[in-house]
Parts: sequence; structure tokens; C-alpha cells
Amino acid sequence: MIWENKIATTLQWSSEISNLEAKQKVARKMAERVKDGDVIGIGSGSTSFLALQEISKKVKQEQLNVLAIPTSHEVSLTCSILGMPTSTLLNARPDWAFDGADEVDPQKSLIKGRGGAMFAEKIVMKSCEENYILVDPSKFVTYLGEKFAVPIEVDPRAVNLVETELARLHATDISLRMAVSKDGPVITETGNLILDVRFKEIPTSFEKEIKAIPGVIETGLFIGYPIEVLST
Ligand code: ABF
Repeated sequence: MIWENKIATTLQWSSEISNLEAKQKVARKMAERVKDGDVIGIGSGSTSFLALQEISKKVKQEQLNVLAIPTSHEVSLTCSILGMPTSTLLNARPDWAFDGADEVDPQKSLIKGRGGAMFAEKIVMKSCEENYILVDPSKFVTYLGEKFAVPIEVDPRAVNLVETELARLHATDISLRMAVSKDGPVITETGNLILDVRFKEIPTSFEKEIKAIPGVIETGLFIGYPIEVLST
């Protein structure tokens, strides 16, 4: 029963996605690149979800053998619902990976992590040399932080320390990400909290500087990675 409900809600999710048409076009572009035998890192978010659906259609139609490396439990469940075999980075290395983003600046640096999965997303991105970022045109910004705060995953024991250190980096607003129900904070798959942080500006050194604060697990800054951006 739970499983059938999960299948039904996952497959109906498409109708609620913003900028659906643009995202679907990008998803189809991504699926065109799939070849027999590919090991593919699968990102999170709605655009990645649509790409995964397109890929699974192609895999079934053309009877391809493809192995997926998911970036979250949610993606892993979706792969299972779609009949896509999965593995982990301990057993396989992706030939290529795709993922979404919240902001893309002119240098192709990114803010990611609205879904809170940026820790796994960065590990998968660093594990393969060919990375595609799938975005609709609303994601392009002139500078990082123009629209979104930077998500920072923090060990709960370090939250006060991290807050103090972020103030030293001139953070202008720090908020603890709350669950949609508002009855508690979001807890990540690895048991941590997420701070959504606004800065006056985001120098390229910030990804490393923030990561160096004890207690920071990962940030949603992806600065200077060799990625290819696919859009409409
Ligand atoms: C994930 O999905 C996140 O890193 C990013 O925040 C989000 C983008 O989602 P969508 O495609 O739904 O806009 O990749």
C-alpha cells in the first residue's frame, strides 16, 4: 500500500513542476546522450527527476543496460519505481552525471542545495569527469546569491560555532531551514542541519573558506567545476 502510494505520487509530481515545458526540453536533451553500458550519476530536484523519467523511457524502448548512482534516498526510490538498477560510488564510478541547480552565474559557478542533498551531489560530481547541469532559463543570474541564499549543511553540535564564523565572513542573514510543517528543523540524510545564509558578496574563495569551518559538512557553492550547462 505505502509503495503503491509512493509510485502514484512520484509519477504525478510532474504536473506540479514550475517551468515544466522548459525543464522537459532539457530533460529530453539529456536523455539523447544516454548510451548502452553507461553508469550515470543521477542528481536531485525536479529537472533531474524529469531527465530520469526520459532516460528510463529510452532505456526501456531501446533495451539499454544502464546503471544509476543516485544522490539521495528519494532519487534511489524513484530509480527503483522506474525499474532502473542502482549502485553506489563504492561499487561503481559514473561515466557521467547530471544534476539541477538553483543559480548559474556567467562563469558557470553554481548555488545548489534547495533539496538539501548538496553533500552527496558534490561527491558524485567530483567522482566523474563529465557533468551536466540541467536548468531552465530562470536559473541564470549575474552574480551568485542574486536570488538564493547559500545552503550550508552543519553538524548540529557546531551550529553556534558555525554561526559565529559565518558572521566573521560578513553573512547578512542566517536562518535554520525548517521542515515544511514548521514543527522542527530539516534533518539531512546524514543527520545534520541546514543553514540558509545570505552574504553581501560571494568571493570565489568562499566555497573553501566556509568548508574549512569545523562542523561544516558541505556548502551549496559549486565554484569553478568543469561542468556543461544544458538549457533551452
Ligand atoms: C538539486 O535540485 C539541487 O541542488 C538544486 O537545489 C535543485 C534544483 O531543482 P529544480 O530542478 O527543481 O529547480 O539539484
